[in-house]
Amino acid sequence: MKSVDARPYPYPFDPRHTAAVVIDMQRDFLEPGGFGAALGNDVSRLAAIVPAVGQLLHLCRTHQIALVHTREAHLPDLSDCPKSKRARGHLSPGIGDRGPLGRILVDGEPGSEIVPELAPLPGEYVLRKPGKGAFYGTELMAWLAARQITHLLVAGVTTEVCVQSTMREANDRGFDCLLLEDATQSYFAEFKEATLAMVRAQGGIVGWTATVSELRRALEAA
Ligand code: TIU
Repeated sequence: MKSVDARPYPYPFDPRHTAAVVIDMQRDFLEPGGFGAALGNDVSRLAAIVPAVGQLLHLCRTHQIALVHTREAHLPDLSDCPKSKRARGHLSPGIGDRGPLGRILVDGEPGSEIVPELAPLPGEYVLRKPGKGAFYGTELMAWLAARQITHLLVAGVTTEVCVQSTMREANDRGFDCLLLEDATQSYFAEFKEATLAMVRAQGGIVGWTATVSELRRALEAA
């Protein structure tokens, strides 16, 4: 067993029953011309966490922790995209429309790919998801159960949207989740801080938070 010096109190975990879930580190959210930009956001904030997420990937690969990379992307015929999601925000271009990174939030298009610095390695699980939470409409629960995973290390973008939705889905399914503070980011600084605070409030009502360095210290401790 390992223990991270986390907030609101130490986070004990067994690396053999732990997976890291890296949420939506895609060009559509991190680069100009994708979905994040179509929503009116300054996407440059998100690229700043690429090195920290890279350190998390390296730690997991070194310590044989299972890795899941998610991508928010719809089927090319948009049959898995609710009309409400496509209509929201009256975007032009919106989901499924052609933009500088290809069709926005559509599988197989350049914008839907994970940024090259964080490319999954062969054998790592890459999960396409139609919603904000990674459990909705996916095989994630079955995949984790088959590997007897009980603990999740969560990172990626954006903190209050896909990351928080996924943590709440996981929490209700019985997983103990640790959110990596410096390996997640939002387009809104105050939303990130509020999410970290609400996750760990009330005795860790949704889970724990810690930095990648704190996780490393736990993994490297004898
Ligand atoms: N808009 C926003 O902040 N996020 C998303 O739409 N998706 C994810 O968070 N991945």
